Amino acid sequence: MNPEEFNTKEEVTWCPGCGNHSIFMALKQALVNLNIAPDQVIIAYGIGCHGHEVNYLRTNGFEGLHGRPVPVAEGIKLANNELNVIAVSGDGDAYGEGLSHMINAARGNHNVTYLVHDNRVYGLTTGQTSPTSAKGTKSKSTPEGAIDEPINPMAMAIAAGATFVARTFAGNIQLTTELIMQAIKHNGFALLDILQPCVSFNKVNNFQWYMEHTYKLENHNPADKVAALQKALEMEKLPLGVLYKEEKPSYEEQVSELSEGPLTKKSLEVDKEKIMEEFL
Ligand SMILES: Cc1ncc(C[n+]2csc(CCOP(=O)(O)OP(=O)(O)O)c2C)c(N)n1
Ligand code: SF4
Repeated sequence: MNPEEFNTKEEVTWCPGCGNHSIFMALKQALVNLNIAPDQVIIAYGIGCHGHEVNYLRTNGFEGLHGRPVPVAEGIKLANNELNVIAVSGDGDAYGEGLSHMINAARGNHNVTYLVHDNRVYGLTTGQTSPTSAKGTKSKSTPEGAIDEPINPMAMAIAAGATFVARTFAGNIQLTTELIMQAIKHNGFALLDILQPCVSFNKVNNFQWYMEHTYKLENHNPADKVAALQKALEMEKLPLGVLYKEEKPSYEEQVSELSEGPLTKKSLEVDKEKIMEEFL
């Protein structure tokens, strides 16, 4: 397959210059590189500009409630653990409305790839501050500047027990493709925070800003949790790459019912008499 074969016929309506375009390209390329056909992957989307991807990407897809792509993805993976299951979210969706889902998915090590389009604003609703907005950010919802400190998704995911924690910048399509591939291949909960310019509503964290405030991780041991946390706490320049990685059985591998194959392949026939015996 080639990436174009993953396009639907829908017109892409993201603003010209939006980071969503490059994340979309990287995701398609990653699926092609991994030889994953459209029917072998399902993506649960949150609500926001990122979620419009459900209309543009020709895979199985489910757009649910704001902040809820992770529990949808967990349910799908439990029902059919042969599928590659991805959840796509925005920073508002993931770290605002949906934060507790990420923490619980991480501690359970659910085998879900979590791609967060992090543009530091609520994009679709025209630029209110989000949990990753810098303190002092002025927006329609914070005209005098945000009082809250921004959340640290990398440190939070590591502390919650996520077994793959990485960050990339949408402007670097090659790195983003590579990290999406690694996240999909990882057996367990994989968070990839994708720094993404929102050209319409975030005039500070633009392409240039990210070029100046990020660097690619080198000589870092992702198996070292303390070193990973130290990297996650770096704020002046944000490290890009795999901060933390650990091999551990996934949630689904520990569910005994799934050892014989996916639930979707099980017969729906039930032995009613055997079930009734339990009540006698
Ligand atoms: C529970 C709930 N709260 C608020 C909304 C309104 N709403 C829809 S999209 C959105 C912003 C999404 O922002 P983000 O998740 O950062 O995604 P982006 O649009 O930036 O990709 C909001 C607040 C909603 N649909 N449901
Ligand atoms: S509003 Fe921002 S995030 Fe949404 S499509 Fe436009 S540039 Fe992208």
